[in-house]
Amino acid sequence: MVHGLPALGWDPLWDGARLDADPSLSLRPARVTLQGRDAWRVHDGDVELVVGVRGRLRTGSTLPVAGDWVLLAGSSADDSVVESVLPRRTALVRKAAGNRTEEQVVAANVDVVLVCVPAHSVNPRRLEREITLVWESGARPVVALTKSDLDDEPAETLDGLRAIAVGAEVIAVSSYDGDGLDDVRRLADGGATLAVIGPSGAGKSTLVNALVGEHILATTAVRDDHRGVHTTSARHLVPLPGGGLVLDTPGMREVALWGDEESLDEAFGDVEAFASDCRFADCEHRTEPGCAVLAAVDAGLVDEERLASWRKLQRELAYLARKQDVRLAIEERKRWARLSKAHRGAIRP
Ligand SMILES: Nc1nc2c(ncn2[C@@H]2O[C@H](COP(=O)(O)OP(=O)(O)OP(=O)(O)O)[C@@H](O)[C@H]2O)c(=O)[nH]1
Ligand SMILES: [Mg+2]
Ligand SMILES: [Zn+2]
Repeated sequence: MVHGLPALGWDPLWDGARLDADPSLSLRPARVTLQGRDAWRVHDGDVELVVGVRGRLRTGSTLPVAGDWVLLAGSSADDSVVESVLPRRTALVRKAAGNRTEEQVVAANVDVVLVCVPAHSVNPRRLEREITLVWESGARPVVALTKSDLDDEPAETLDGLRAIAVGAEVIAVSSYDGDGLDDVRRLADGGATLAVIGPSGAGKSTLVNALVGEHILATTAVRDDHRGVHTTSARHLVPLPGGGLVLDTPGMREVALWGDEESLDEAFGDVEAFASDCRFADCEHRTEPGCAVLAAVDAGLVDEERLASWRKLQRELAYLARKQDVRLAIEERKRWARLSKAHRGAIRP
């Protein structure tokens, strides 16, 4: 179905990036379609093949992820190996699950992220986190009310979502009756890459199957308590019949932020707009006199819960920044310990 690199999202700007990484043009470009633990599935515009990566790429965030453009060495499918990863234009990054203070790149070079909110369980606070994550990635967020066929008052729900996802387009989609599918296809116009995120059971894989027109991804019914069962376990990039590509992702259990406060300003642009009128530049919008945000809450212009959520996410990012500082300090200490040990070894035969 895919013919040539442009069908995979390659454009002239990538030619420049390729030339920088490989001036002699001895390596060939390919796009990562599926990321495994030790193997990667890539498409070179001609065929899809399974490849390994050079050992030096196996550290931290340089490991290729779905959506990455890589350069392959080797001429045949059997001896191809990823030699380098081209610099990412966008990267969807979250904090790794659990207590680790590490980033996890979920997907690369995505142009639009469709944030799915299932009609059977709309969770505004989760949506705020997801939108913040998308702004941070450099991609454009679009919110999809999925399973809209289950909603008796979709127009009302959409209004509610618009108030939370300020600045993002909001659409209603049903894979069952086909509602909104064209709106989603339009997002991939011009060969763009679309990623689909959202809670487990939101209907992400069903939507991707509907877009592709084939049942290529597994889906599972949600449990009675409306919680998904985490059917999808890998990130899979698939080309769409009408051009463009779509990346299905597993439902995230926790949406842990990774980023700085600037992405919050974008996600909470409505609250931020009032903050510029506060009397004090460092106003924390708690009890300060002349606080324009609190005045806006009083006037019913800003939802009190939304203000609370904004504060909470700010605290979370500040906490993350402190934890990162501690982690860096520990690593630096370890590095010095290693260096001085090596040094002692060198002078003491
Ligand atoms: N009513 C209705 N049900 C849907 C729709 N789309 C999907 N479903 C159902 O919702 C359930 C979950 O769908 P999936 O596509 O597996 O959900 P998912 O978001 O991929 O879930 P994970 O892979 O676990 O993250 C399945 O039973 C689907 O049949 C829809 O548009 N309307
Ligand atoms: Mg799925
Ligand atoms: Zn204030």
